[in-house]
Amino acid sequence: MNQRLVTSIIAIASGLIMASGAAVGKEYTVGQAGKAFTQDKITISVGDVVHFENNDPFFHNVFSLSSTKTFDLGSYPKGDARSVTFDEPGVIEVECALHGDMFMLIEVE
Ligand SMILES: [Cu+2]
Repeated sequence: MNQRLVTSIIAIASGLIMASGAAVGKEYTVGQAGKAFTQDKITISVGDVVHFENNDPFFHNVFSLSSTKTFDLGSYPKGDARSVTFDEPGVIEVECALHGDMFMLIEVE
């Protein structure tokens, strides 16, 4: 099979998986508690989703400037969670704009 045909088949297959609503990635939750992320590092796979859940009685902000995945979830209060889908492999540094000591790594395989 030539490369273009293989690429087309993969594109059609992933389209079908998306259309069927099947889960394509695992889901993880990382909390923010005591002005820290509840995990220093997690290792996930491409397509997985991480929910960042604020467990502190004050606001946190979750963002990353990493080239693999740049995002800014904004600031949100206790009980709220916001999610990011990681679609490229690499190591992503995650920080909180409100608390400079908060830091964690997400390794996407
Ligand atoms: Cu914070």
